[in-house]
Amino acid sequence: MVLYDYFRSSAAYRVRIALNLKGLAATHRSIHLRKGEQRAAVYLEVNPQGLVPTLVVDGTSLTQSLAIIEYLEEKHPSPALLPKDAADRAWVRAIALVIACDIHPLNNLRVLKYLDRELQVDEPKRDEWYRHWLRQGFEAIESQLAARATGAFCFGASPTLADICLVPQVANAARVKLPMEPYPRIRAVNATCLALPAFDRARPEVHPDAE
Ligand SMILES: N[C@@H](CCC(=O)N[C@@H](CS)C(=O)NCC(=O)O)C(=O)O
Repeated sequence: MVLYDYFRSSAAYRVRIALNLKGLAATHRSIHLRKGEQRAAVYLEVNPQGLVPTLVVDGTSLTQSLAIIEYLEEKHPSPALLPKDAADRAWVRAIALVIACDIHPLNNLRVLKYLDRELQVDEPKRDEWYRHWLRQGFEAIESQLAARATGAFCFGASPTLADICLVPQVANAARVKLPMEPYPRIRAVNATCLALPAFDRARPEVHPDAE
């Protein structure tokens, strides 16, 4: 397998965690987002959206981090990243989707660049935009965890897709200095996860391309 990623991409960070949890190895190929390598013709052949991550398996390109993780889950079911019960699975996926569909797309590099270049929104206002959507999402997740979480992770006693999405989003929140005091449950889950080697080894700071 070949993983096209970028150290600071939180979507790629999700896939790095999932690969580590499953004990799977992938050759790493760097796509430098700040240098615009995601829009190079050669990469668009691999991923027509011009986004990372892409996981190439036996010559087939898999795109979209959640689709990639669900593929890994189906092909390598152990350890499971989704609970057995259908309602529990829906709950775990819902947490993941708050992040992947409702927070992350609003704060993606191309959106921030559009705010900057097309709409002339300055950096402090862009950071406030970023924090605004993070706050909305984290408030919801904090309430969801309060209502339902029973263990040290988002769900139960082992990491799931929800934790895989949450930890990279908390890393993004730190980059824009979002105060985390209002989210004690998110902070606790984040600390629990980062104590595991699979999460720790996927961090942007220890990525071979970290700057
Ligand atoms: N929904 C996609 C999002 C992928 C995505 O937006 N990746 C970002 C990095 S986290 C990216 O490649 N951004 C490049 C850009 O905005 O130009 C996924 O989950 O894989």
